[in-house]
Amino acid sequence: MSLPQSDIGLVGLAVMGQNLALNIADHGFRISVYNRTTVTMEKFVAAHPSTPGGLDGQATIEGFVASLKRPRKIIILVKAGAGTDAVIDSLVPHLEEGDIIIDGGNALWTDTIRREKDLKAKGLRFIGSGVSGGEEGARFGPSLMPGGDKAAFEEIRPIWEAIAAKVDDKTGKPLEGATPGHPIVGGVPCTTYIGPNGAGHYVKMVHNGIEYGDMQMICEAFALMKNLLGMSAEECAAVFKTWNTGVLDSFLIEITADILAQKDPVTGKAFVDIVLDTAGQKGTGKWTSTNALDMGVPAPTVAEAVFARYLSAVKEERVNASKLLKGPAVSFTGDKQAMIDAIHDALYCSKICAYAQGFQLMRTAQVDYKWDLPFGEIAKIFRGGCIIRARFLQKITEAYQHNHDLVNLLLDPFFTSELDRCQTNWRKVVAAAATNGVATPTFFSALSYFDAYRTETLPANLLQAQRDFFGAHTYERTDSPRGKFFHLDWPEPGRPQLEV
Ligand code: 2AM
Repeated sequence: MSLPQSDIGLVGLAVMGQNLALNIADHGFRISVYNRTTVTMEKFVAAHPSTPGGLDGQATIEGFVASLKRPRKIIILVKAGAGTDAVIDSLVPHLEEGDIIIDGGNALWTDTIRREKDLKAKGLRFIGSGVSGGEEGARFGPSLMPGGDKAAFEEIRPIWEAIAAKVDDKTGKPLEGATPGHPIVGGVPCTTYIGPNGAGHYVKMVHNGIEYGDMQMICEAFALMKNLLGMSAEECAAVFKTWNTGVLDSFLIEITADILAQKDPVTGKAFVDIVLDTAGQKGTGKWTSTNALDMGVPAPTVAEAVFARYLSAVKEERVNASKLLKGPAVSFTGDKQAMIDAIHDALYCSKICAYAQGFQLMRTAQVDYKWDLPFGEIAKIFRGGCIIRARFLQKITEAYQHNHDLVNLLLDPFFTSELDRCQTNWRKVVAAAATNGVATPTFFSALSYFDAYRTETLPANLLQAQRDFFGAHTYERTDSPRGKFFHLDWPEPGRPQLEV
């Protein structure tokens, strides 16, 4: 008797792959699994003998492909890059026209565009789906950002909607409490069709860039509480816990409160104080920043967050510099609670700017790549499952519901008024950080972005004149229509023409 065929297959049984497979099986879908190293697959299947949908472990690619219902749907969850291409190459000879490959890794969106095109030429359909939420998200509900062939997505939509995180549509709050074998029932799934070819992976990349910003900003708030206000990790934890009940309510603020309250099991000290201050990264923040530079989109705050990680990584250099480079003595004499409230507002305003920059990137990319990105829906699917899930995203959804063509999030009436309400505190914090020498690069960057963006006349007039002076790069005039270029016949250096 032959076994029933599986609804879907998955290649790559590292933690993310295992958890996503279990999530799919928990929703009653039968799933075939394959891994390059067979013993990993065997152990995994043996450890989960009775899932609602059933796991079918396959030791060969041939057997794996043969075990799937047609059109076959195969998720690849391997290390992004060469690994993904290797798995695709091994699958293709066994597939048939109309079969669907879904890459759930953190692929570079241009790779996804290339793969979609190559596979289309072979009659195969390709979906590049962002999967956010880490191991926990993959297991009990990630935020899923699928891009690629629309008809192919319609075929995987029931599975994608079933396994995605769920939120309460009225409050926007994630529905929690799933356990193995007992997934969340009901709620609005955190997935939507993002757009053709690489759109899903592009949005996932920008999500990660925003995540870099969010994390760095929280760290800067912590640095100010610690170094300016002299607060202990435990005291900071209590502040973050309170913040998590207001406009900053989010997964990252919540885990920050937990992390700061955590004691080191070895020494009993605050755990954060025994963690070495050098940050790692996997590259998606860098991709976001590089892409911003390539497209000419101002996203300085996201880039600053990446640079902050680089600066943290040169630990030995910093230790040496800390002995040689003097800064001001830290002195804080004002109202401590008022400064804590101001730090809250600085974090909030900076966060608004980072999100504004992220959405600007998507807005520009969609023109370059001929996508029509659903911004409101994108903010919606970020509300649950993913690392940047936050109450605040509901407001971004509303902003794009009011105006799909919103030029910049800062110009939405809600965000305009929030920035107006909180900017005095933001400035107070940045000024205090500067005066006391506490490095808060994303707070500074976001404030400069905000101030530059709201400035009618920037000193770029002088810059353009400089360019015209030394390179005859021409300039536009304030008293002439845009697009008309002039060049001044500059006098010799040192001899400006004082009279005309
Ligand atoms: P492995 O267990 O055989 O190493 C994360 O690295 C996952 O991707 C693992 O399941 C790993 O398989 C798989 N993987 C990495 N590179 C691969 C490749 N070139 N071909 C197939 N699977 C790969």
